[in-house]
Amino acid sequence: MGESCGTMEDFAEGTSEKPACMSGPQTLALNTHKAGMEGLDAAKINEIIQKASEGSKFYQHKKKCQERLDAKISDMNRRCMELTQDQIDKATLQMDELAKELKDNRDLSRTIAHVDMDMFYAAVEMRDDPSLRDKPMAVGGVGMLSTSNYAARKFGVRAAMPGFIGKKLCPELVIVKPDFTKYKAASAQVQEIFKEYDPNFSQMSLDEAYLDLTEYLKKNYSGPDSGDLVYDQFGTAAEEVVHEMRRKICEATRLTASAGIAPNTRLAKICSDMNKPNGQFYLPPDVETIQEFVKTLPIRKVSGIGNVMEQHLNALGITTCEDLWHKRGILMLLFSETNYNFFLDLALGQGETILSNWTERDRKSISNETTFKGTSDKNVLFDTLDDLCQELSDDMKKHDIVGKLLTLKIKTIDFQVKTRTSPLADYTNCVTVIQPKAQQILQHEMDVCSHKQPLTLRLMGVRMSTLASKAEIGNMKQTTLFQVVNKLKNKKKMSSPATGNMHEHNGDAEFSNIGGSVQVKDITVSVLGSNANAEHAASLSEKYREKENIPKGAYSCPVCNKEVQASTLTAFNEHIDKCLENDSCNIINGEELGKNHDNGSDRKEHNNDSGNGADNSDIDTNEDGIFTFYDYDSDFESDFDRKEKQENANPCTESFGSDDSLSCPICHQTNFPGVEKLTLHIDECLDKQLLKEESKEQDTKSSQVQQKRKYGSESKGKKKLKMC
Ligand code: DCP
Ligand code: MG
Repeated sequence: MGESCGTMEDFAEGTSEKPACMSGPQTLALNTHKAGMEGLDAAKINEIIQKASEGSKFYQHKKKCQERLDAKISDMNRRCMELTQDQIDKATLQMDELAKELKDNRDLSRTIAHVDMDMFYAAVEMRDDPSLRDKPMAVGGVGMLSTSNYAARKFGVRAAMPGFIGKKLCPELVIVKPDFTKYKAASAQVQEIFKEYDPNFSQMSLDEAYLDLTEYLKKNYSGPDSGDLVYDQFGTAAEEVVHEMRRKICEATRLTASAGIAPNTRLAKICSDMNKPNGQFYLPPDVETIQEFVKTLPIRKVSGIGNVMEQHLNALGITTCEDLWHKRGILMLLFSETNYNFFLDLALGQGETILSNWTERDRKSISNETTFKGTSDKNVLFDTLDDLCQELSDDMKKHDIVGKLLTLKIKTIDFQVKTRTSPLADYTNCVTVIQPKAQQILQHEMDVCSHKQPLTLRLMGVRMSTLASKAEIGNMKQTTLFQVVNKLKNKKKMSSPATGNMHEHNGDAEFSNIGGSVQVKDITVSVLGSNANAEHAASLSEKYREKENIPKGAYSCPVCNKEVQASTLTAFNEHIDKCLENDSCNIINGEELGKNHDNGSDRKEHNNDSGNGADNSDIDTNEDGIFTFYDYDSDFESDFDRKEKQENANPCTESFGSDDSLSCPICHQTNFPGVEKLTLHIDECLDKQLLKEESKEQDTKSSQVQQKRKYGSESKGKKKLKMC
């Protein structure tokens, strides 16, 4: 790569290079970066798409999205024009330092394979119905297509396209309804084969997985004496192994798979698309070859760069990964740290090399979603929701993870996407907990809507975030507010038998009929009171976080997927608000930055493309303060990334909420530096309270004795409490 660092001239050149787009919103434009869509007449197809959708709500929505996106891009351009050459040069030097560090630490020792089934759903349907084999066909419905076969792709028909547009592009298109049971069965067969090569393979969705073949190769292909493979042999061996694996897949399922082999996951994923369908591509672990490979790589081929990010980068004259390198200084100045680090990674062909680094451990959320014909039928909506919850629960169990922040995503018939988030009382993957909570959220949404018109949806999704592995949860044992309350309750039982009752309900704890002690009541109201306001609900959640020893701020933001330092849900909501308003953050997420391993490829989890300005988001906390509600625009492509099994860490540059707001529910002292300190304080406070009560009992006795007793009980009390 050249050492050009990007100049104002480059930029000017870039802006004038803005790609020609359809006359309508470019967010509607066909993404031809999909296997089987090479060489299409994109302009013609885009014209058909525009005509087919013009006047529709979908079109209006996309138009608005594009307008907002254009405004953001103009703003970025303006900021760019204000940069001085000196600033750009300095930033370029800083990027060079970062690049040096990355290069020095480059790990080329692993052999990673990314295996992706070809036109998966469509291939299963074609396998089972030979009459479909020679026809352009797609799986999905009139509302949305999940995938299409290669014959249909030649017409521009692809996944995440409304079926009615697919029909306009290809009137003979046969649309088949999806049958997930069949897809799951095929996926299970494929996974059995993966196990032979890497028992710790990372399944990203039904149709794709990463495997680290390094150990398998060492074990099966090393010379008897050397123990190490000669480089050339190693490469050949890797190709042979993957070839064999694909053959086995085909024999077992009668379906074809494609694969990429490279020294890291990002490159392996890109490579798996190179020779689709039924092909593979090997990128050797050699720096020069890698640099050569990324040089001409269109940015859009990279998982993590979608329509919105592409438009931003195109506006800066960036179309290939090499351009990212040339403009690295400008990128550093215009984009967030997470973004420019991502760009640098791409420019250098870097990526994750250890699957376990980003599998369960870094997973931020797990979700699924489904698109259907717009309906307001409550039974249909609730049934669909139940299925989604069941599937989510199954998935979580499969990965042995539990979570405690549930998000419902809905898309209305006029393409407004809204999400509503609610914390669960405890970590769970249990459908009997997830379902009622999701139903409650949906019901709430229906109620809110009912005074206008019935809630009519075309998409629903459920997501669990704030995840932990089941094993981790099992190991967590620490004194918590919850335990403190329990402790007090036990103490009160000891000192005053008729104090109160505690009910366990759905894993949550509720106190009722608590009498006798003002302090106990206070705690009840502060922590769990039935008329709990937002802060109370927040402290409820806080309590459980503490209970599970989850670091404070363990909320996962459903927009940016970052761990949020929020002491209360109100603070958490504020974060989401900011997140939605924050351009770069939204772009990152909308474009699944770093989701090289999120299996979402070109699908987005959230498309906060141009529509997440404050004007468009709607944050609302209900009376329990436990729901976060906002809407944002969706892209033409799938937004929630129903395939998502893996998410990236998008470290938040901001920290939200502070423990300053933590207050003791007993003495109401505030400004604790952290929940741990608060817990300790509450412990002491409870001790003192108990002592006071014990002292009061003694008040009825003689004052002389009382003084003694008070002193005595204080020390005695403390000892007693230590023993509790
Ligand atoms: N899928 C979906 N919605 C999308 C994209 C995909 O439901 N927006 C489903 C249908 C696909 C499957 O996931 O068959 C796998 O997705 P891929 O992106 O791997 O697409 P295909 O396997 O269909 O095609 P390819 O041959 O390009 O891999
Ligand atoms: Mg596939």
